[in-house]
Amino acid sequence: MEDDKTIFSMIIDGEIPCHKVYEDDLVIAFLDINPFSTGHTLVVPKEASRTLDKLSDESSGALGRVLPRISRAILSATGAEEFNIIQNNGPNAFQSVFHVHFHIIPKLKDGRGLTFPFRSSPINHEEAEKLAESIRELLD
Ligand code: DGP
Repeated sequence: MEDDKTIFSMIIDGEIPCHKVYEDDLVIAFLDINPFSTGHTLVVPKEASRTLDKLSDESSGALGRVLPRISRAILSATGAEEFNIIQNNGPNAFQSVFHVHFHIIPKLKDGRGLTFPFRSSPINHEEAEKLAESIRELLD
């Protein structure tokens, strides 16, 4: 039986809004609603695969091609020089949305970013739209 549609499939289908920073035929990227730091972005294949090991080679290749490029634009937009990429598979491995995604998390000079234990705070939508636009413009 098919899984229920995830929140990310709804974003991909345009049913709920997001602060989009990138889209092509196979991949979408948008700001995380609960960021660890400004610029925290989710890079998501359009293919509705639950975990990375189930993802097709075509979607995997498409993700690999854009991750460095999107990371560069996020670094330029936020002024960060360091960042983490994390990718969770399964509820015991901290996955909460069951549609494959990569987190790009800038490590800001003020220390915000990925910390242990994990700490995030809700997004500011007004600032987020300006930031998403700036990342879109900085994509080379
Ligand atoms: P994970 O724990 O790896 O499954 O991360 C899921 C991330 O998805 C989490 O950081 C919050 C984010 N998220 C959940 N719902 C939404 C949403 O509706 N919009 C956006 N932009 N992000 C979401």
